Amino acid sequence: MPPYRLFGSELSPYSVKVRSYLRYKDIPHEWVVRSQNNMAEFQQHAKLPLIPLLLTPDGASLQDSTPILEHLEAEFPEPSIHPDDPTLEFVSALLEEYGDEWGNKPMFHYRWTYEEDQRSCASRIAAENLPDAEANVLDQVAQGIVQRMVPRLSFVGSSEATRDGIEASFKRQIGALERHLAHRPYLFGERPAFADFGVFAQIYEASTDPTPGHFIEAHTPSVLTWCRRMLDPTCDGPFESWDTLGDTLAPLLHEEVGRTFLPWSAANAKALAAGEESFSVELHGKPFSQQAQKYHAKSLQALKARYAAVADKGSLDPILDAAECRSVLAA
Ligand SMILES: N[C@@H](CCC(=O)N[C@@H](CS)C(=O)NCC(=O)O)C(=O)O
Repeated sequence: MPPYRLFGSELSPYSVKVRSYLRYKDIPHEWVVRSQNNMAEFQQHAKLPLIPLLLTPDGASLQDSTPILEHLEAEFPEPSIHPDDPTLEFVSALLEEYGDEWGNKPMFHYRWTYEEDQRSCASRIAAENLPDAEANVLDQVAQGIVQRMVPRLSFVGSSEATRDGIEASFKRQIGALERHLAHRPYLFGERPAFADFGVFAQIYEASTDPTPGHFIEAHTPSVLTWCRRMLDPTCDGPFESWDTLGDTLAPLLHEEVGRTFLPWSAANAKALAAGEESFSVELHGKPFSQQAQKYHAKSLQALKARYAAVADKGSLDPILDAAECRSVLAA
C-alpha cells in the first residue's frame, strides 16, 4: 500500500489542491475517492467531517489543505514551492490564501446557484458517493444533495444581492490571470508556487461546471490550460523576479486581494471580535453582506503573522501599498 493515502473528491477543490501537490513532489500516494464504501474508515480517522484527509505513513491523520502542504513541504523541500526571495514568498502565500478563502466563493456560487450547474455537480457527487448504485437511485440522491447544498450558499455570502459582485470578481480574477499566464506556465515562472495550488484549485473546479466552465473556455484559454497543467505540475525552470512578474501580477493583487478579499476578511474578523453575527462591507462600490465566519478570521490572523515575520519588508511594502493590501496585513 502506498505510504500516503488521500481521501478526497474530484469535486472538492481543496482535495484536488493537495493531490496536485503530492503529484508535483512525486510523493507515493493513493487517491481514495471518499464514498459509502470507505466512509467508516474515513470517519475513523477524520476529526472533522471534511475532505481532504491525508493519512501519513507514521499513522497521523491531517486535515486542512494549507497546513497539509506546509507539513509536507517541511518533509519534501525540493523542488521548493516557495521562491527564495522573501518578498515573492509572501506574495505567493497571500495569493494562496486569496484562492482558498475568496476564490472559493465564485466557485461555490456558480455551482449551487444555477440549475444546470446544480444538476451537473450533484450527479457527479452522487456517482462518487455511491459507485454501485442504479441510475434512478443516483437521481434521487442527487436531488437530496441539491437540497442540502443550496442553503449553504449563504455561508459563502452568495445571495441575489451579492450575485453580480461575486460574478464580477470571478471575471476580474480570471481576466487578470489570463494576461499573466499568457506568457508563463505558472504564476511565478517555470515551476508552481504555493499560490498556484490555492488559486488553480477553485478555478479548475469552476471549469468543470457548466456555467463558469463555458465562460472560462470562451474567454480565458490560458487559464484553462494552466488549470489542466496544475493537475500534474512539473518543475520546468526557475521562479522569475518581481521585475518581470509585476506588470501583470500587480493588477490581480490590487483588484482582487487589496480591493476585494482583504477588506472583506478584515470586516469579517471585526464583526466576530464585536460578537456580531453578520457584517456588511463595501467592495468595488457595492455592499456585500454575509454571516461572519470563524475559520476566515483564524486564517487572516495566520496571514498577518506571516507578514509580521518577514524580516526585511523593504521591497515588499511598496508592492503591498500599491495593491492596497498593507493596511489590513499590518493592522
Ligand atoms: N479549509 C479546508 C476546507 C475543506 C472543505 O471545506 N472541504 C469540503 C469539500 S471542498 C468538505 O469536506 N465539505 C463537507 C463534505 O463534502 O462532506 C481545507 O483547506 O482543506
